[in-house]
Amino acid sequence: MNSGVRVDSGEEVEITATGEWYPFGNGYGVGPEGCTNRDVCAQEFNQPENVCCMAHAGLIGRIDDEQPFRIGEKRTHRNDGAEAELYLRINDRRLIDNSGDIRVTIKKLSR
Ligand SMILES: [Ca+2]
Repeated sequence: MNSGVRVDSGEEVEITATGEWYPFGNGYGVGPEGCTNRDVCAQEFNQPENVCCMAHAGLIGRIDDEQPFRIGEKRTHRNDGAEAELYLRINDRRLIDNSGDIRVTIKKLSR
């Protein structure tokens, strides 16, 4: 989803997230770091259900059409591209069985 926050070129944003969501439709909840329990989820990031770069159902971000990046519970990200919108999503391609919510705070760091 569009965070509604525009990030200037060269600007750094600190993104923090808390909460729990349910990516499997079975009541099993995970936080913004995603499903890090090896008994439940393979820790292979390049699996078909994942968009990218971290455990399944973790919080990821993307600026404009650039490469998505890991956020998890906390991440500072510098926009090396042009000024653009920050997008957030769950690292999960099957969204129809998802529920729950997390709270994300986006803080612009002074340059
Ligand atoms: Ca799902």
